[in-house]
Amino acid sequence: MGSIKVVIVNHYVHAKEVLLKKGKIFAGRPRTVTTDILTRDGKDIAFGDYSPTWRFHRKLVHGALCMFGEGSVTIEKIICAEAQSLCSTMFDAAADGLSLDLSPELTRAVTNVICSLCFNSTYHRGDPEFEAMLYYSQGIVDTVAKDSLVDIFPWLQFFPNADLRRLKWCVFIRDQLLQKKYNEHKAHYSDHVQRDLLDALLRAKRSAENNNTAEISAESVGLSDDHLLMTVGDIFGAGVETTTTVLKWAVTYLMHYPEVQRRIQAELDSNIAGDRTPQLSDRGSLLYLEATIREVLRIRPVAPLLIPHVALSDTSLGDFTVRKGTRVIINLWSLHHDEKEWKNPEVFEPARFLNSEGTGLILPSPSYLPFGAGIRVCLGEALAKMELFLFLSWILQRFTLSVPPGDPLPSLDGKFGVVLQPARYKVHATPRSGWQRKGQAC
Ligand code: HEM
Ligand code: PLO
Repeated sequence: MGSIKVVIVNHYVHAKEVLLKKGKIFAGRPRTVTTDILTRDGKDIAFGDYSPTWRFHRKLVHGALCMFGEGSVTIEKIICAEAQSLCSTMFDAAADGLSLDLSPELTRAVTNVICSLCFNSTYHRGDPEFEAMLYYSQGIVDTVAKDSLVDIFPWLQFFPNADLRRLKWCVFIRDQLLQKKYNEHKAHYSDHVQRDLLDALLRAKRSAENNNTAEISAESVGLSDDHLLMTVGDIFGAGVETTTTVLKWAVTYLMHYPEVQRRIQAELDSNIAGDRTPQLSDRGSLLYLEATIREVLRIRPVAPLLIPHVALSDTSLGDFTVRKGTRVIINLWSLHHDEKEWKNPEVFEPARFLNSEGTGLILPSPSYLPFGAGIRVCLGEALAKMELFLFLSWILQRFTLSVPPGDPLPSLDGKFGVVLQPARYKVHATPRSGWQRKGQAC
């Protein structure tokens, strides 16, 4: 591509060689015009090149996320509170006989979860800061890191370019928002309480500053203000756009396949008695729902080309020699739609992830890597899986989703940006029998 050597990997054996067997050799990331604008020249985790600073930040965030991790009551409570509020909005729309564009509602629910983890705050409906976030985030998703021409021919950045102008403007708005959160946190920081991820990052910075020696300064281990802001910007951005996108795809497919919806609802009704709400400990018994989530992640992977990897030294891949600096793009779309690995890959069939008796979850093919793998594997996998399970189980326990009368079924094509997003459409959410009254009560 232009003057850059690029290898595209289309088979899982080679993908696993890149990500797992030679994970450390292929752990680099390319510097590109658009990601440099987004991340102040790679001072983040996702687009930052492999370096001691990158390792340090990944470990720091991993530790902070584990604090809220699986089994912890807090994260489950946060997600359930958002699920409750989302369902209330859906009940209100149903009571007024309205169809709803679920996109902003799902985004706000998911944003509030990650906002609680990153900044210990949440947004109300119509909050102007939330509206600004919706606007800038879409602008970034549309213009960053999608192998646009300017990332292949960097000299194009010196010519007028509407996409680059839009990206810079959106990044400017995002940075103002991040800076505001950062200043508020600095002002109220205490060594004794850790409220959220930003506090965890500030604590690491303080402790590096206190141990400041000639060789180890906060700057040299990558704890500059820029690094902290870009790291929290990554988690916030990834936390919102990915999970929301999967939820939207799940709703899209459930509208196309009402029989799948009915089977999930039957499973919910038989495993969750009365008006008890679903919780994380139900994951072991709601296998068909888990299988549906796996199938959504297969058929419409959020990041169909992952994020490009780079060879950090001369190496090989399969029978080929690969030179240092070569970009490697893992074509996850190919892996997930490989006809030799998946029967009728274009058909949405959650049951392919269940054993023949329907009593256990299986992975029918090794050609499945929705979160990547190895040293660059997704940092938010556990959190995302909790959110997907809780939001979908709460919604489907209470509502049946369908196309508003007279509307066509939503498109399954998707719009390719840094994530693969479904088109917008309206949903008719009909309260299930017995849930109308309870929903209004909450
Ligand atoms: C990276 C998928 C949710 C944070 C990635 C990658 C994929 C992915 C495919 C790239 C791996 C690679 O380049 O090899 C997903 C999916 C999600 C999801 C399908 C939702 C269902 C999240 C959430 C967070 C997050 C909720 C944050 C809390 C990150 C970060 C990276 C990443 C920071 C960069 C890792 C690195 O480069 O070292 N994710 N992700 N993701 N994800 Fe996720
Ligand atoms: C989404 C728009 C935000 O405004 C900024 C942002 C930060 C991190 C990115 C995310 C965007 C898109 C999805 C990415 C994530 C890092 C990891 C994740 C690329 C651009 C995936 C799926 O790989």
